[in-house]
Amino acid sequence: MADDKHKRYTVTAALPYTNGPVHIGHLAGVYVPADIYVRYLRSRGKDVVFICGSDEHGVPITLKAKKEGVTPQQVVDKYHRIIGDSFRDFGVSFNIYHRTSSQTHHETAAGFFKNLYDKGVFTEEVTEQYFDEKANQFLADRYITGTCPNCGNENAYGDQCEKCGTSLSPTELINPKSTLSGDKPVLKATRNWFLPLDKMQPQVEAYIDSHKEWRPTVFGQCKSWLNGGLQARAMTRDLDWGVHVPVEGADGKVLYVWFDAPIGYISATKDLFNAQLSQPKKEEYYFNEPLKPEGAWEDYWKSDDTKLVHFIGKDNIVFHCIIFPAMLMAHGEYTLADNVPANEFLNLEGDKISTSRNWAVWLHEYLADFPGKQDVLRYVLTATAPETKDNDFTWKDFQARNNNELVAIFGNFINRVLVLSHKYFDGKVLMGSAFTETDREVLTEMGIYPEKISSSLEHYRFREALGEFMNLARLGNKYLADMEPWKLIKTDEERVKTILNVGLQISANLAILAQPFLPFSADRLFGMLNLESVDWDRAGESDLIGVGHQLNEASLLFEKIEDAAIEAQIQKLMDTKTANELVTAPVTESKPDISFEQFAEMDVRVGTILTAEKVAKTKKLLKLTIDTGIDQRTVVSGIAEYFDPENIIGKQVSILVNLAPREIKGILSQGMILMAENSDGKLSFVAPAENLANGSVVR
Ligand code: B3M
Ligand code: ZN
Repeated sequence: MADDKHKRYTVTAALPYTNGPVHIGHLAGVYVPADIYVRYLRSRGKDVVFICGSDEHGVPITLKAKKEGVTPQQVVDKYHRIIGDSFRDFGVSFNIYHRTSSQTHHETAAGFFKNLYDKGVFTEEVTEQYFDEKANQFLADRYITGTCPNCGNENAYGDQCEKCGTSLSPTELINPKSTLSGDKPVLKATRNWFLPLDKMQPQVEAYIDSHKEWRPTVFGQCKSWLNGGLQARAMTRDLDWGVHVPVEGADGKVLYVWFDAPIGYISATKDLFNAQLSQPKKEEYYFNEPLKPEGAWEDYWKSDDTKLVHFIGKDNIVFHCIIFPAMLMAHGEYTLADNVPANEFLNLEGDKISTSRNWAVWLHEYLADFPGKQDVLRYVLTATAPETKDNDFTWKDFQARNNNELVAIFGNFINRVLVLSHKYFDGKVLMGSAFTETDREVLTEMGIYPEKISSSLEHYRFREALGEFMNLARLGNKYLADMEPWKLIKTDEERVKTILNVGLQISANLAILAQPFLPFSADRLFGMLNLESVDWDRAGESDLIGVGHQLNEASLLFEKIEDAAIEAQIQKLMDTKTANELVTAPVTESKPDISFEQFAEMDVRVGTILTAEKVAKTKKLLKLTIDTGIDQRTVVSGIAEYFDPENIIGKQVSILVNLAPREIKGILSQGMILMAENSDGKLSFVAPAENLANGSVVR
C-alpha cells in the first residue's frame, strides 16, 4: 500500500519513567507494537526514525530516590541502563534510546518553553498550592495522596486516581496528606506559568475532529476531555528536579514533567542526527543509525510530508493528543501527530500490573528464566495485545500459544520442510515435475498474505496482522500434511522435489513476513534458508529461492515449554502475593503497658498434644489432652477450622497453665494454648523452635 502523502516517518514510543525496570505491560502496550510498525516500514524501504528514551524527571523519580536514600540522578542512571538493556535485548529497534537528563534535552526543552514565553503564550498566575510546613517545600501532585472524589479510592494521587483513571488536581482530593511528612498540607501562594488550553480549545478540537480514523478508545477519550471543557494547566512546578524554568523570577521552579517529556522526542531526534558527526555519547543507545547531515532532524519534525506517530499506553492519551499538540500549535513550526495508536492495559493473571506491588513479569527476569525466547514473548504479547480493551496475560496461555501455535504450526512447518530437504536432497533446492493445480492454488493464496498483513499493520491492527501471518504458516502446514511427501518419496521422487520447492518458497515468504513480529526467528530462518534478508516488497513471490540453491543446516525455531517452567512462574507470582499480604496486613493496635509482675503472673509451659477430637455440634472447637509436664489435662481450643485433629497429635505447644478453669460446651477446659493469628484469622501454634521437655517454662 503506497502512502504517497508521506516521505518519511517519525515514530515515537512513550518515554518510560526511570523509576523501575520495564515489564510485559510496557512491552505489550507500547514497545512491541511500535517496533512491529517500524520494522515493517523499514522492510518496505521507508525513511523512518524510531525514537525513545528515558523520562528522567517527574516526581515518581524523586519519590523513589527518597525511598532508596540516594539522589534522583543515581536512580535514573541505574534504571536508564536496565531499561535500555531490556529494550535492546528484546530487539526493540529504536534508532536512539535517549534520556531527558541529557544536556541536549535540557537545552531543547528550555528553549521550547522560552519560545512560547516570548510569544506571550503563557498566562502567569499566582495560585495557592499545597505546601508541607514540616518539609518546608511545595508539594508536587504526586507528593499528595487522598481520597478520590470520583470513586472513593483512599490512595489517589494529586494528579490522578489510578483506580478509576480520573485525572485530578490536588485540591480536589478529600483528606489530602503529604507523603513527605504525613501531615495535612497547607495552601500557600506561588506563581506559575499556565498553558491556556481553555482558549486553545477550538484549535485542539478541530485537530481531534480531523482524526475520526483514530482508534475509538483514543478518539473517545479525547472527545470526553474536550466535552468537559479544557482548562489552563500549569507548565511549571515548584520542585528542584527537572529542567529549570529559563525566565527571570523562576528560581526553584522546573518545567512540568509533561511539558518536558514529549519534547524529549525532539531532543532525541536532534542527538540522533547530530551524533553522527560528533562522537556518540556513551550513556545513550544508538541502533540502526541513519546517516544524515546534521540539522536533518528538522525534516522529521517540521515538514508536512513527515508522518508522526506516537505509540503510548492509554494513561498517556491526553498528554499526547491534547496537551503536546497544543504546545506544538503554540510554537507553530511543528507537525502534529497523524495517529496515536494507544493501547489499553495488560493485566497479569487477572490482576492489574503494579510496580509497587511487584505484580509484574519483569523483562530482565523473563530473559534470565527463558534465555533466547524473546520472540515467544513478543508473539504472545502481540497475539493478546490490548488493542481494543484491557487484556489478561496468563502463564498457561503463554505456554499454550508457544506449544500449540509457534511450535506446532510455524516451527513444525519450517522444520519439516528443511529436514526433508536435507534428508532427501542434501539440502539442495530442486524442481521436479511441473506444478499441479493444488500447488498453483497454494502459491496464489500465499501471494495474498503480504497485502493483507500490510493493510492490517498500516491500520495499527497488529493482532490481526499476526493472525494472518500464522494463517500463512497454517496454509503451509496443511499443504505438507495433504501432500505427504514422506510417503511419496518411495514412489515419486520428482513430485517430492516440487512439493519441497513449494514448501521452501512458503518458508522464504514466512521469513520476510516474520521480520516485524519475530525478528530473531526471522533472522534464524533466513540463515537456515541461506538467504540474505529480503525486503517486504518481494513477499508473495514464488521464486524467492532458485533451483540449485544450497540450504544451511536446520535447527528448531521454537521449543516446547514444559509444565515445570510454567509452574515455577506461577509459583513466583504466588510468592509475591503472599509477601504482599504480609506487608499490607493491618496490624492490630498495641495494648497499654503492664508491669513485669503482671507478666510474671502467667505460668506458660511447653506441652505436647496427646489426643485431639472435634467437640460435637461445634464448628470451631477441638478437645485436646495435653501433657504439661505437671500433669495431663483437658483443654478446649477454638482451632478446629484450621487444624485436623489427626494432624496435630504429638505437636508441642505453649500452654497457659494457670488460667482459671472454665466450662465450655459441658467440658472443663484447664488452660489455654497460645496461638498466633494474622489479620485474616490464619492461626499458627506458638511453640519452641525445637522440642523441649514438657513443663519447660516460657517467659
Ligand atoms: N513517562 C509516563 C509513563 O511512563 C511517561 C511517558 C512520557 S512520554 C512523553 O507512563
Ligand atoms: Zn478514583
